[in-house]
Amino acid sequence: MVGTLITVAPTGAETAKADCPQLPTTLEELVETAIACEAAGASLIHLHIRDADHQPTLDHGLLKASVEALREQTSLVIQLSTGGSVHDPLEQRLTVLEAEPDSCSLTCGTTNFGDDVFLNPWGFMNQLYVQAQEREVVPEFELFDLGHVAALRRLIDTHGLPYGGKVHVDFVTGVPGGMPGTTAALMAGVAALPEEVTSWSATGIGRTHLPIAAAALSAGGHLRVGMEDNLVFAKGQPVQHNRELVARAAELATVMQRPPLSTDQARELLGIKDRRTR
Ligand code: KMH
Ligand code: ZN
Repeated sequence: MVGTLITVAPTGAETAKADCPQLPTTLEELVETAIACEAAGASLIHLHIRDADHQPTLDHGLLKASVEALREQTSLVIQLSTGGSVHDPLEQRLTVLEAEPDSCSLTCGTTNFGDDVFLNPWGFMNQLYVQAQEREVVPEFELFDLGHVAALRRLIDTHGLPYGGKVHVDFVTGVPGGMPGTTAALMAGVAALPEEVTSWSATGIGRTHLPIAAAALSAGGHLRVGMEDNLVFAKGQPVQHNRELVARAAELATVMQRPPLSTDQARELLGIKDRRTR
């Protein structure tokens, strides 16, 4: 497939609404964001949700309502974060699958995460892998470090292929504590990928956002952009809306002769079960 999968990660769990009022945190804002980003070229949304106080939450009712609203109003592939925030207990992170997303993130190892630790023990990864297989949810393997690539090899050897038979990974680079957001680090990760991997994307945190997007495109990778990862569009110019980051990614991809994939093409690429309601 010659096009580009563009994932939007609009919110994340780290940025406070008070510090960034344009961060989409309410369901209404998320739906508006999702519609705008789909129109701009995104085909997958990586979703973290917030409660009424704009705090990160894994509340089942809110997750379910978000999945349903996005499914009714967009055709996007809906991926729920199972990473949550660094403060979420592992048991609760497993319950995310009960909201019946199309896809879920699955981070392939513990990583230092700024001043915190993002915990992903081997046992948790295995439980999440198997439960996603059972629920016919396609995992996206989040790789923050080279060791995570080796852990993915071990997961596939232990449990076979994920639901859908495809293996899609996303390199999350530039996290303080993980692999740097450099072309060299990204290419080292790509070179180490298991042969079962059918597609990969990359994102760079903060100022590594744009260089990593360019590196990924030039190497045949796909793109993840969004305010979860980057709040600055250009020097002195804060991101006002996730649509801006998606539109720029779509433009870059089109210039590179790899225009954005449709949501149908994204489902095919990733082996997603079609749960669309519209
Ligand atoms: N918020 C980070 C601690 C994921 O969504 O799976 C974890 C994260 C990864 O964002
Ligand atoms: Zn996330």
